[in-house]
Amino acid sequence: MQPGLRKQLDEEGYVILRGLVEPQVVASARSGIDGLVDELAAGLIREGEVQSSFSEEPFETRIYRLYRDCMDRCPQSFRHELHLPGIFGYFFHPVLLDLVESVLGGEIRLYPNYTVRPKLPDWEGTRIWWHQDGGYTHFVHTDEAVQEDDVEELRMLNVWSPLVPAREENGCMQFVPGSHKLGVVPHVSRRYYLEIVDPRYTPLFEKAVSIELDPGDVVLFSNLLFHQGLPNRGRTVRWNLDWRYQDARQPTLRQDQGHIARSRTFPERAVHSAGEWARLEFR
Ligand SMILES: O=C(O)CCC(=O)C(=O)O
Repeated sequence: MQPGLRKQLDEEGYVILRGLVEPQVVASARSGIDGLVDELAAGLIREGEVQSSFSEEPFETRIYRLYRDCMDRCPQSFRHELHLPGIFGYFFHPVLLDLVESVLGGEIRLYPNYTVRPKLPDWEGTRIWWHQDGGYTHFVHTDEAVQEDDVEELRMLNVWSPLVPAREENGCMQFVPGSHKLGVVPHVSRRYYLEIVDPRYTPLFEKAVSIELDPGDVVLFSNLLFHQGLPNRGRTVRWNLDWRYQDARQPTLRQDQGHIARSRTFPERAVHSAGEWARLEFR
């Protein structure tokens, strides 16, 4: 990673890489996800929830049209379903992995937290409160033996990339620059997500910056950076992928072990093709 970008990552806790992902990779992911929406549509038709699969609707509106009258049934995220050939190009993008290697070293795990989110308009389940991803590892996924120090020692890089333009109006992310230096802070459980409400930290939210990105853009950020996903006040669905890389020599601190994205020591252990990725399962 260029020294200027590395300095920004270290000091601000994030770095935006514009146009890193090629249009054909974006298109393949969108088409793979459209296949998932086809399956959901078939299920809703079988159950009599909708009369049509709305296959003519654009990617940006179809899932909203399908679930408009039963929003709380719409998946908030896809995870286990992401072992699709069309997703491989994102998680195993060679230029992205080169950048990640320059930060984490040559043993890289795709952390067992990779997600596609359809952020539907006007629905409270789409609001992701201020949190740290490390907060989830500490407060949700760990047993009591895992300490804050363990989470803080995780060598991780988080990645977020939109499949449609992400703006404040349709629920882009916001970051508090530099907040990754505070360590793991307390979170409370809300109906859908965790939230940082401790008054020692909430004044920092005034320093928030909006991370507005286009398809193909990628933001890399620290596992400890304070961030939130704004609500979608637009009329179309804000689709994105988010995933994480970890130094594979460390434990995940979760039950799941993820997949090897790159290994300089044991190259044969890494996932090498879209076909291989599609045969594997979430773990
Ligand atoms: O997509 C969003 O709105 C927020 C996602 C998020 O919090 C994350 O990727 O860690």
